[in-house]
Amino acid sequence: MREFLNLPLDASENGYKIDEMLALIHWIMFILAIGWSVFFYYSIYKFRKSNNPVANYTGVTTKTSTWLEVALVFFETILLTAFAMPLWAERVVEFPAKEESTIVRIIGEQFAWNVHYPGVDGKFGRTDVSLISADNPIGIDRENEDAKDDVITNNQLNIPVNKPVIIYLGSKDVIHSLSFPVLRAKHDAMPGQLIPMWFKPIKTSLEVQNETIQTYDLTKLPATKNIILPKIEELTISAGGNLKNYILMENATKNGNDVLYSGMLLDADNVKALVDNSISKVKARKVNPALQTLLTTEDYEDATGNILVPMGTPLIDDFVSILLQNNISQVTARQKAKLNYFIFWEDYSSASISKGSAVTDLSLEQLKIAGIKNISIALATPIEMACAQLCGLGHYRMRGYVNIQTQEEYDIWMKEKEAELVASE
Ligand SMILES: [Cu+2]
Repeated sequence: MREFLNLPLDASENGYKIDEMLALIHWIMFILAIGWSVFFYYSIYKFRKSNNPVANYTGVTTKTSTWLEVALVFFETILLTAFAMPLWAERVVEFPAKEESTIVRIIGEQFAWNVHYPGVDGKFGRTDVSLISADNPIGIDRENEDAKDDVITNNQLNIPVNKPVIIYLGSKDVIHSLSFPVLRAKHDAMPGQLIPMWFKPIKTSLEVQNETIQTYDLTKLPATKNIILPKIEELTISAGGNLKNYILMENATKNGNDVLYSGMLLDADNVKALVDNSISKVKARKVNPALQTLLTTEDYEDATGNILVPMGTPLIDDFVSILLQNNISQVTARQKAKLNYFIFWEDYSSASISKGSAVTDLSLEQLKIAGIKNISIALATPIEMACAQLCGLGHYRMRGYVNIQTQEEYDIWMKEKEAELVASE
């Protein structure tokens, strides 16, 4: 069942309990669905019209259904009180001791997470709404004694491994929901409240990253195809004409003045502008939105050998126009590889790629040219925090990185941050 659910990796001490609960719920729901379906079809068959020509006005007379319902209520009470409530209580009532935990505040806003560390004194400094500005997202009062050593980061949470983390969660604007999928922890953030949540990471980010290492077979990249670009056409402009799928390939001028520029779409307004200026002929080409999902797999040069469009460039309108203006009517291209969340996990010196660099379509093409077949890749940021609430149009941007470090690494990081604070004073 857990494989079937395709759950994310798990780096927390309590994670497996959540997973077991999820699996259990799915099994129970599966059995219920089968049971109810059987009952449904049995009822349809038993109470079919041909067998029951006249409606029965008395209804059920036995007590069986009443007892069944009582039994069900009993069963559900046990489920709630014996399983669900203790698990819930363990998460939200029994908190680890503060002295043994890493304590941070996380304040959500549209669209970022601000992380506030109390610093070496362990005390959160005063914050004030009136002090909030672009440089001071949580409005910390640096004049306050407790605030002097407070470290604040944006979309970045560093925590030591094997130590509980208590987060006091708040929000500046709307309701958010802080979710750590790989740590199996999630809580809503309410404006005006600081709500505690906790978890205990038992693996470092590097250990989790090691679990994401995989071999990618470059022959499985989307196939390279020959793409014929749209032809430049000479269009005759007439009033009311529908040319909305065309894009201009050169400026439309009247008496030496530009009326429209190359690259503009010939929508109704622009066609009207041409008609009003009695321009009857323009050079244009068809827009093909499908091209935008493709990228070049070769370099394209102008007549003097300068690279116009390098390998790995998406075929967006501007680049298509540049190619056509340089008499290139055909290119080789392929779909994007969709490996942007990965980094290389090995050096490939023959393609000048070093371990840790981002996997891009350009680098994949370079590897292919270098004759490499299989590459080793891993997730760039295996542990993330994200907003699980549709809190606005930029909601998808509201994600940050969680770096679980060894205690030594964490102490070094914290010292660096403290040093930055002293330096900025
Ligand atoms: Cu949000």
